[in-house]
Amino acid sequence: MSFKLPELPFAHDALEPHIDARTMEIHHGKHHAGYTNKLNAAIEGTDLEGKSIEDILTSGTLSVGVRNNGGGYFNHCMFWDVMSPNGGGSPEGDLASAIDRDFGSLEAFKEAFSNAAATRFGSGWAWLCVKNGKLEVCSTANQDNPLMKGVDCDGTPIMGIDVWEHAYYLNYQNRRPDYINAFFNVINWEKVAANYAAAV
Ligand code: MN3
Repeated sequence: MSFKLPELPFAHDALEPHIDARTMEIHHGKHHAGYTNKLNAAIEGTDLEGKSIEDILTSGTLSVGVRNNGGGYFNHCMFWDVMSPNGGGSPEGDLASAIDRDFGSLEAFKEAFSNAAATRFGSGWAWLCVKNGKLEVCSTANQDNPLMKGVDCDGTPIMGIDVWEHAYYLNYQNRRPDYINAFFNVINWEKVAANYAAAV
């Protein structure tokens, strides 16, 4: 049994103009596919084979290959899931209440999340996590994520944004903040709320 590249839950061009079709084709079909294939190669014949990706990532000290490609596999699965062509707007229900409780307002959350994403030097991700029942924002380098031990950002991730240049460079070049602003227009808040409900 090996990991499979998940189908995108929408067409490549469905997130335009916020995220362009060519970026989605390469990001999903090349980058995510590459992490998936390399993860399978890295766990083949080891005691990690057959485990869930969550169990692998939380299992302790990971080899470089499992860390980079297992992180890349998980992170991109979550990324596609938390975006939608019908996304944007505002969260509702328990997630909306928790954002108000832990950040003060949706605007204050957006500012904290944008800041984490914009200030991550080089390649990495920014996250919305649940830690001890509370929402927190943080960021990780490379393909690390909050499930891994020893990263400076721990909790259960419920939403992530990819800030590697491959995620935005074709359309936004060096303008990472514009890409981050555009991401808010495609957030699938219903999915993030479901992730929140599962995490608390
Ligand atoms: Mn990526």
